[in-house]
Amino acid sequence: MEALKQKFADKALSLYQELRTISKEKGSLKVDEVTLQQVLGGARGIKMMLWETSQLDPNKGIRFRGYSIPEIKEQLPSGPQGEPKPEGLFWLMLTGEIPTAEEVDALTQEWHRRADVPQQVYTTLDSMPADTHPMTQFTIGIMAMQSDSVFSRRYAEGLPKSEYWDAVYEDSMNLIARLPRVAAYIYRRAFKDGKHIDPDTSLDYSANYAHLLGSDDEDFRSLMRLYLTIHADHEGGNASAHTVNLVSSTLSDPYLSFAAGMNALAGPLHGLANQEVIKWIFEMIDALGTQTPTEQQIADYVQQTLDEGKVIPGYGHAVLREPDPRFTAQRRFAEQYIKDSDLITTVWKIFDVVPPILQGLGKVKNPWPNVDAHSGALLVHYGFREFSYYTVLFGVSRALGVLAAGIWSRALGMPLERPKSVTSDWVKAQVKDK
Ligand code: NMX
Ligand code: MLT
Repeated sequence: MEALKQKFADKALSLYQELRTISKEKGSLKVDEVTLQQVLGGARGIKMMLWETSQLDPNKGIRFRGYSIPEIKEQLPSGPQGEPKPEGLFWLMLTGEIPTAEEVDALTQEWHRRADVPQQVYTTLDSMPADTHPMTQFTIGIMAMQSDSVFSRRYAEGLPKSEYWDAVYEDSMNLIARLPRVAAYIYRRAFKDGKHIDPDTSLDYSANYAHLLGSDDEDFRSLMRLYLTIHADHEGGNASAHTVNLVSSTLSDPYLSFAAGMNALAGPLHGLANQEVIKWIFEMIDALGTQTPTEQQIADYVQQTLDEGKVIPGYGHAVLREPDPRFTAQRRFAEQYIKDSDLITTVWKIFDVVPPILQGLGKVKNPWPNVDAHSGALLVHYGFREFSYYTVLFGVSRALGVLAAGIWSRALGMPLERPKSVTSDWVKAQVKDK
């Protein structure tokens, strides 16, 4: 058995026993109360699922197995310029332990070994118009691999529940390994006349993905390492992760459940916001007729967007109440690697201008930037100007978190997810005479 799989198995089995005992002996303990506002307001804050891989603090931001982004940057094995390798984060999310550089290298090789994409995926993608939105191509590409699912095959053969996690692990590793090839194929067919590039298995996961997209620039490789690490997981309640969790709880295999999650990521209030942000910034630059807008010009444009009844993309969050540490990590990256970019300076000016305006509306709970407020400007800097592709990059990264969490869910024997819904009559009955 692979070292990672063995390590996971050892940890998961004992946690499974522990949680079963807790549920049996203390299962009736009350841990939450639900208000009508939560029922009518998108279930914010209701504790209703187990998610081992990360935890989101409204003020401090994401913690991967307890580690903040600066700690991850410092402690995970990194590329030559010091940015963390997402392979290490995947290891951490599955085991709770920081891997050694050798363990990360072995995982890189394992993913290269599993990375061959069945021909039917390329044939299926080629049958679609090249201008189909890249996120649509992405989910179709994932679905085209589903017939390869180890879990589905073994389930049909009578797989016992105690071995579900093993088959889900195999599917998840295969899927993660193949995603850069599928995602890069979509990019090259959509934007580079279908001129595809062969993988370079001497590179790590992120650098190889950058290479497949068409860049061997060392700084861009570093950006990809950081990007694929910080977008990987944001606890379990976000729309894409929750979708994966819900769908996989029916014992749909990782291909089916991950594709479902990517359809959630494709919405403009979620992952598609990275496309919306950069589109909005360039529309502003066009409308103002300058690459270097002043704060006053930006403020006026923000007001105009709000007056048109639209949201300011890249700002606000359902959970966070401070600037997103993933925004800050990208800002630090830009400070270190990029000198004199008007576009990046504009992103930072927007950061100075937008929060007080949103605060002034009196209804926005979080006026600060989220992860999507910065990523597009970095990609444009390195020559990736195809905005509609940006959410695919987010999706490749998100696979690491949601699939690691999915392995945990099956190992811990999590049941079918099925919360309660209510009708408006029920709601009115609750408030009658209160
Ligand atoms: N611009 C304008 N209005 C906003 C914004 C914003 N950026 N954020 C929140 N509001 C409004 C929101 O539309 C709502 O208005 P109304 O009551 O008229 O419907 C009000 O403020 C209260 O919303 P909140 O409770 O603060 O936010 P909620 O938790 O409902 O939604 C988001 C969170 C992220 C959906 C929301 O902030 C938003 O639409 N942001 C812009 C889109 C975005 O950047 N999404 C990416 C999130 C991160 N990701 O990658 O997934
Ligand atoms: C995410 O990374 O999933 C987003 O920030 C949305 C969220 O956490 O709700």
